[in-house]
Amino acid sequence: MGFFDKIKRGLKKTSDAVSESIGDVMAAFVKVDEDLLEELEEAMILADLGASTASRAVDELRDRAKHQHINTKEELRDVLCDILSEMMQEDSALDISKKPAVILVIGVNGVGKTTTIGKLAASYTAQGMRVMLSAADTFRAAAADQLEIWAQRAGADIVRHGEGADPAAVVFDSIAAAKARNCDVIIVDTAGRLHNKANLMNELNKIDRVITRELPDSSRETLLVLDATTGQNAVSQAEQFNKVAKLTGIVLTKLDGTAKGGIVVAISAGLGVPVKYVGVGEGIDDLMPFERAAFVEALLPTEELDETDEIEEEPEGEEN
Ligand SMILES: Nc1nc2c(ncn2[C@@H]2O[C@H](COP(=O)(O)OP(=O)(O)O)[C@@H](O)[C@H]2O)c(=O)[nH]1
Ligand SMILES: [Mg+2]
Repeated sequence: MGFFDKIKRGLKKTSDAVSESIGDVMAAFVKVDEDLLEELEEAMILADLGASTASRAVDELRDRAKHQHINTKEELRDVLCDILSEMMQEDSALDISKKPAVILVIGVNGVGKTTTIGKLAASYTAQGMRVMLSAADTFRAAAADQLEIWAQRAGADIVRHGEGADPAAVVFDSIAAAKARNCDVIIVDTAGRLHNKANLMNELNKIDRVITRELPDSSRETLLVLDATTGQNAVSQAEQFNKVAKLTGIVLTKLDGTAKGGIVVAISAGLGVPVKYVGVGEGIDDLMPFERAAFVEALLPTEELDETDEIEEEPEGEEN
């Protein structure tokens, strides 16, 4: 299944919600005027696109309507797709070119870090890469146990220490093991205790220093994992983490279970950090590289606009 079909299925709840807000405005479209812009802005906020994204989007629409004919619902939909997609950061894959590459995964408890790491590891091993998982969430023993299960599923190696161990020491050992075993990628799981900001910053800095010292030439990514079901709360987590770490990408999880998928736009457009992956389920294959144009296509409704969908096709075999 391609990105579009899978994202469309994963986004079912979100696109239903968007249909009821933005879709209703689009279905009643006659012309681009201030009433429409106002209704559209409200609908976008209802669809969790965020207030500032919504206001920027309608400003852009007002502007484009001056130079461009937007006379039909389809034209309005196309132009909205373009605007929202262009507001998001450009699509870019993770850079793992300089081996062993290090992917540091951060985020608060329960957002889906460990699950995402398992899925990501599986996608790399499926491509023939050797992957090392680093259990630097040493806060609870269960965290390393969970990562170990994912390592087995994904066919990846793992380095873990006991509960309460120094996360930076785990990272140090993971790097040594990865070098010895010629691994392509090291993925580091961390504990996300954002309520203690100084502590978290300290811990991330320590890990950062170890990686920089041991692997000065390796590719580095720092991924923030956010739970899409938490809506605007995910946006504020993103803002806070962006202050304590140099984020290179975002992973939005649990899009399958929420009507709040519109926050993907708010985060990518507002934070200036690209969304790299989205999680659309708990299975090993349920992590999709993010494509902004396809995402927006799947988000904005077509049914009300395209009445020919209702006409049933002739059954096959009746033609001669
Ligand atoms: N439906 C759904 N559940 C997910 C997704 N990603 C993670 N989860 C679930 O979220 C819960 C917390 O995930 P976990 O990886 O342990 O979070 P962590 O504390 O950040 O490491 C688990 O029950 C996962 O199965 C997703 O994309 N969709
Ligand atoms: Mg975890």
